[in-house]
Amino acid sequence: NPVEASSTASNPNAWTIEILEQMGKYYDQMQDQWRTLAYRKAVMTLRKQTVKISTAKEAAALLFIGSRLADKIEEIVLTDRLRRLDSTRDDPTDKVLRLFLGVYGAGLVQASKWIQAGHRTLDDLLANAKLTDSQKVGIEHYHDFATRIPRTEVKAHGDYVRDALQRIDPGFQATIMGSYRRGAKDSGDIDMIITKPGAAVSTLRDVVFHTLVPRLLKTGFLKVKLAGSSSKWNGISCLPSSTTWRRLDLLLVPEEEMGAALLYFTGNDIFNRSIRLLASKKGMRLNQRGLYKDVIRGRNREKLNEGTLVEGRDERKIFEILGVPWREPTERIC
Ligand code: DCP
Ligand code: MG
Ligand code: MN
Repeated sequence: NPVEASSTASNPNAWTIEILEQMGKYYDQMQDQWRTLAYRKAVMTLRKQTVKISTAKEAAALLFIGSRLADKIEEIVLTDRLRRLDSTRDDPTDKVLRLFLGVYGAGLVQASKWIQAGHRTLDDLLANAKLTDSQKVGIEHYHDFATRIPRTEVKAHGDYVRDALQRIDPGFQATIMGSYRRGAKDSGDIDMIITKPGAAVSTLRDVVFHTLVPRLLKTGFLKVKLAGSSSKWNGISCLPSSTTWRRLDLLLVPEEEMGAALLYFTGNDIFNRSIRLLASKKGMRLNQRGLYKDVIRGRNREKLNEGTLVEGRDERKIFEILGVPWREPTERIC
């Protein structure tokens, strides 16, 4: 029974999974995407096992578990712990690095520079470091951004945006995407797609960037913009009833790209990677605008032309053309 096997409590590998998840979380905080992915895949595999995996040899025989991860699994079973994980807890520089990497928009280069300059705490950064406006927000609301958003609150932010938008133009649609669309009980941020059937991108931009956003900044629902482009607005929102600042991502999508955008913005990121890889193996290319065919690729799978658009409008059709059975958003958790 896969449902039973996936619940950690009843899994004979529960403790191993617990430790591997902590190790994965560490690599996630360190922005080591490659190792984070490896640990997530290994945990996913272990969740499916119905017997206890005790030796490196048993572990290495499983999908997505390489020899180094297999050794770690054996170490956990033999000693009940993982030295690599323990060492991360003892190292003070490591702790500060992870703290600084948690600041919105800060990468390894920035975080290392702060450490190099002698900074050790967030207060220290606020008082003594030269910060961008976004970094300041990221630090002042560090705790807010580290807190998961309950599903009901995600919905409330979505409703607020949609109400305001449809008061400007009832033809507009606003849909909550990301982990919320996958059915998650809480989310890291609020992701939304904004569209209007039949409208040009220029109309979407006009309404969202020149009317909606300024209006919501005025009501105090939107706090600041952190980043953006011609089709994106990334910033902060806060419910009137709350003082907790949340990360909000708006994506403007014309009708003819809705299918591809839904697929992309639903994720999860691993699902996206695997379906894109599958497209590329079939001589196609999938991105957040559409599915393209007749893509010519070089030796290292790098694309040599753009290809021609096959489908962008309809999410289900993209699955069909790729020969992938339809998966509900809630089933796109890899
Ligand atoms: N996405 C992606 N690759 C990335 C980042 C994002 O494919 N590197 C896609 C898939 C994600 C979606 O965009 O599901 C939204 O991105 P988020 O970072 O908001 O991730 P989630 O909404 O999935 O999770 P969270 O609850 O942490 O926000
Ligand atoms: Mg999200
Ligand atoms: Mn997001």
